[in-house]
Amino acid sequence: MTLSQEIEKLISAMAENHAKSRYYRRPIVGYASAEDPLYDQLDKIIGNPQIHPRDMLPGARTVIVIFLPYSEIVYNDMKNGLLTSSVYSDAYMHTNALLDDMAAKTGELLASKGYRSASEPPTENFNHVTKTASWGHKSNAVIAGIGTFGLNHLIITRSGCLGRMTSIVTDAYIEPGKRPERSYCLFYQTGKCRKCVDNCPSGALCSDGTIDKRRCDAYLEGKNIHDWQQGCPQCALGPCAMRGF
Ligand code: B12
Repeated sequence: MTLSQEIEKLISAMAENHAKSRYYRRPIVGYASAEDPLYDQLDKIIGNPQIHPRDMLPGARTVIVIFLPYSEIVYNDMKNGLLTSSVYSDAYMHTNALLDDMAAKTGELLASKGYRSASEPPTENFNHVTKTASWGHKSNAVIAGIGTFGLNHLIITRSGCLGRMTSIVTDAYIEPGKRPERSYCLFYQTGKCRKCVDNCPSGALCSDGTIDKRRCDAYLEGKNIHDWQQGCPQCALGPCAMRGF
């Protein structure tokens, strides 16, 4: 078995054997080269200094990206029309913990073969003034080719955008993924779909492709007063929720 197959087997088994496995579909795992020239352009693209993989881990060769797509159970619960779904909130809490575990176990697998690794948590690692992280999992997902940015500013994968992700830097070499030739977002393909913009309860998302991050965060902050009210998935509930185009 190759190293990538071993990693994928480990990640799939962790999702399948998790106590809340009903929340998940099959994980997507992708690989970016730490030498990809896009990493040198991220400061400019994002407008905020970004950590280069080799600053995270000297000698870095690969960035492993894991996207955990949510199941119909999570999707249907939100489709009931509740702005805050207890299932989504529960999934949010468990998924952050599971992604941390996945990064740790992947690190252990790599260490057993003599490789080093480093990772950042799935969230809460951002500057609260700029609302931007210096290690963006979404950028890694794009560079690894597992998804593209949608009008909703989320990563849309072939299994949709409804889910969460993490990324791990290692000095092991794994063949990088190929980036898709076109966007998985219906709006960027046809100019017609604006479901995410229409769904946004705070007015933060605009059809010109911009997002008012402070407005979005203020809405989240005002709402997340209990653990069972985490997140707002409304921009992830369009036709791209469960599949990419
Ligand atoms: C800060 C943050 C927020 C802020 C700001 C959101 C934002 N859009 O940046 C607030 C609090 C508002 C927020 C809200 C939400 N968040 Co949030 N958040 C983060 C965090 C911590 C950092 C994101 C960041 O730095 N963004 C800055 C840049 C990267 O994003 P951007 O400005 O949208 O990027 C644009 C450009 O810079 C450019 N770009 C950026 N990188 C690259 C790379 C290349 C190669 C190219 C060409 C272009 C490009 O294209 C983008 C589109 O124009 C990440 C976790 C992490 N550390 O990565 C989670 C994360 C992005 N959030 C996530 C989610 C799910 C949400 C919410 C749905 C809330 C929820 N959990 O229910 C909403 C959705 C808001 C939205 N539509 O964007 C997920 C996204 C999953 C996905 N499918 O993409 C992440 C990855 C968490 C996770 N571990 O899964 N979030």
